[in-house]
Amino acid sequence: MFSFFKKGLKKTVERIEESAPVKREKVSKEELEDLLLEADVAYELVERVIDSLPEQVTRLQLYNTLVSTFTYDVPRIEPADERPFVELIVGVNGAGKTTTIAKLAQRYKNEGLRVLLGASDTFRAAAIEQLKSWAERLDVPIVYTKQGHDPSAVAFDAISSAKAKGFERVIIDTAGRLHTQKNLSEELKKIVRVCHKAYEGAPHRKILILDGTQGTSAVNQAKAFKEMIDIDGIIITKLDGTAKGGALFSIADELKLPIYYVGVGEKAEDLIPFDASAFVNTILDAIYVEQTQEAPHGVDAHNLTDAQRAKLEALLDADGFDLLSKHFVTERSTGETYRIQVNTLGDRFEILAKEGHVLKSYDTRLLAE
Ligand SMILES: Nc1nc2c(ncn2[C@@H]2O[C@H](COP(=O)(O)OP(=O)(O)O)[C@@H](O)[C@H]2O)c(=O)[nH]1
Ligand SMILES: [Mg+2]
Repeated sequence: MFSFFKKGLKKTVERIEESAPVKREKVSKEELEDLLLEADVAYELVERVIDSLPEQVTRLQLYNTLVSTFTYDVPRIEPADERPFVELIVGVNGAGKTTTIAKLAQRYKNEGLRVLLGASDTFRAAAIEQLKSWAERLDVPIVYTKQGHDPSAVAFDAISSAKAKGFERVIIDTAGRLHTQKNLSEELKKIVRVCHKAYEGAPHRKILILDGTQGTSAVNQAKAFKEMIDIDGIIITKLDGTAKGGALFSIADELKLPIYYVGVGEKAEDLIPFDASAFVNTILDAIYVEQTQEAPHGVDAHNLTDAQRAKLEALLDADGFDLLSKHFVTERSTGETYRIQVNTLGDRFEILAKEGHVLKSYDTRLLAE
């Protein structure tokens, strides 16, 4: 897993290493600011991160702050037992939609699932041909039509066909640009409606493809698509081709959408599940010496083991709180819900009052096994 991220983040890591050739145990705030900006983390986010840290920052302190950028309470849709589970792929031209569809198809095929593709980018003939040639190479069936024909009809036929054959997955390509933004918006909405007509609940996952080489400017694009249709998550492509890997922090921070995968090359196998911890550690490896200790007392507050979580629940229970999810607790006597979070140093869990002050806190050492 780790080495996959190394490959994808090679250029970003090189950029950081050029700016700070010597790895250390502590790095000053000023220097960190430069390094994060260098990696294309957006300015506001860099300021926020820096503000929360001491003058000299250790690896663990930075890890905790950065990893929390990817922690937000949104539903993450995982492929379910739907037959078929339908995914709609959207994004601007050239973002990597068609290539990513091929990569997803390859993944599902490897898992022994039957996949069918729908070529609903009917705007350009080349787009249909491109998906057809991937379908041939991967040996998966495809539903397509002539250029200019109704993309919704293709989606309908693809889903109907997969349903009739008992296929597990349908992936639908779409056009990234039409004559106007309004046309695109209406077309995407229509495809969504028609998918639902073909199979209630479809499309089950609407994925936005963002071009990683565009850095933080991809955020505005994403917002435009979010306004057109409800996006369920994103895949960021071409991470291998950019030194702007830090943009992922800003993308996550601004959009608060699950990042399902990242693309790290042009081949069908160059798609890896996004793992926030591995991603952050790969970037930290460029700045800091190897982590000597996993976390204080072996407790990684962001990734508790089952036993550690049980201990936390027992502590909360004793104080009259129930753990609702990773980020929320309910106070039993009042029924109030509060946020629970890991502090910057990663050594305490804090229950926050609505006004933001700390109601209760627990030392992570108490969870050590
Ligand atoms: N290096 C690299 N190139 C990619 C990646 N994903 C897509 N591409 C390339 O980006 C270009 C546009 O991709 P395409 O799938 O046609 O984009 P679409 O217009 O959104 O369908 C193609 O040349 C792809 O090979 C990736 O993860 N890494
Ligand atoms: Mg395409």
